[in-house]
Amino acid sequence: MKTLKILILPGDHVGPEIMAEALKVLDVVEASRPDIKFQRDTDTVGGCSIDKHGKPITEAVLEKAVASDAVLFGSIGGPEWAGADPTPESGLLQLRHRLDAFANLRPCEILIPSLVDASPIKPELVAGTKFIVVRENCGGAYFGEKHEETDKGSDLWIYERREVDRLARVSAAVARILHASAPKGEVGSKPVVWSADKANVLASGRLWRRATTDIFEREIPDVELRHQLADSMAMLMVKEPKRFNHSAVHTDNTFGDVLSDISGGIIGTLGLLPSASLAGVPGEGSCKGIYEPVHGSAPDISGKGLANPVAEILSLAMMLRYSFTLEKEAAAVEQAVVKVLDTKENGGLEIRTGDLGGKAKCSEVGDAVCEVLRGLLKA
Ligand code: NAD
Ligand code: IPM
Ligand code: K
Ligand code: MN
Repeated sequence: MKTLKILILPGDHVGPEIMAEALKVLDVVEASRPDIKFQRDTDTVGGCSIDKHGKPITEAVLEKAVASDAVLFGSIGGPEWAGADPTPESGLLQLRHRLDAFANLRPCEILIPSLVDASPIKPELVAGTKFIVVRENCGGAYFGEKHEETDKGSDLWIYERREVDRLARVSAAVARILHASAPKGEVGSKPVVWSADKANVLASGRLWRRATTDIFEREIPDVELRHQLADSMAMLMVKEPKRFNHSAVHTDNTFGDVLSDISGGIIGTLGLLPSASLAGVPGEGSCKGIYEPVHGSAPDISGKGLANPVAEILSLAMMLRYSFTLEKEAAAVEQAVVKVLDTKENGGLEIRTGDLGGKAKCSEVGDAVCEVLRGLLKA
């Protein structure tokens, strides 16, 4: 029997609601694999940890995270902790830093043709969109030295070459995976990485561009590198999302935060977007990671069963894939989600939450995914 240790951190507001659904899905996976035990430990982070312990994450939780094979995370924050010092959000940043989970993979994908209706972009422009933002997760303005006074605030936006280098290896690996699975007619002969920076303004941006260019020349000749300024990248993503299809968007912490929420805008909801924050290179064996939706704690809809659990469930699938190398199970979870969301005329169940124009409750989506998944894993 193989035991895999998972630290479960549901967090605040919709965090516990969507986590409950993901854990049902985990139960189904476990029931299908008598040789595997998911050993779960649940704890607090964010606002609920401030309430309980006076800080957004305790040393004990950080140590548990280090001792786990993976962390499944919900979302944190909310208006009741406005002005808290430290903030609930800083608990998540400490966690990313402690695990050195430097590579944040945030896929942007129209999962099925019938979901183009959720996007505000014209169907012919958005149908078939698929790229992955690879966001640097442990450096930049988020972690540089801070100064805060009543009338002044500063964040040191600093990168070192080694931080850009290690992310570039991940971006290249992601680009190779996307290229290999893309329809032949939709890609050129080489995988593509788009690097987004502000080399025209920021010294850290010029370092980013130099380091990225150098390591691709030196180590990654099989992948094509394209540079784009981050502001125009944001515009192009909305205007012409498929320009980036089947490629990895290699970018820094702050730009990656914004570009991945733009991904939510392209799709039409944040409720579908998962993420993996990895401490290693995907495809090179299992690595530790933090798995969480791109979205936040959605206080505007919490407590009503309205949240879409799909982003959390797809984050769980990423955990199965990258931390546990359970590719078959990961793919089955994704397939079950597609079946639940898809229209009846396409053979789906069309069970969707309000953000996708449906009427289903959070738990109804979770239950439906479990039911379909049971069938898929039995087959
Ligand atoms: P948000 O991502 O929580 O919500 C933005 C919008 O998307 C809201 O209208 C919300 O209702 C909707 N939405 C989000 N998740 C959804 C889901 N699963 N289903 C349906 N609709 C969904 O962003 P915000 O409102 O700017 O931030 C709220 C709090 O969350 C803040 O405290 C912020 O700091 C925090 N936050 C936390 C994380 C995290 O835990 N990783 C990420 C982003 C924001
Ligand atoms: C995200 C969030 C976090 C970030 C916050 C809550 C610290 O917005 O995961 O995208 O800025 O990274
Ligand atoms: K989250
Ligand atoms: Mn964000």
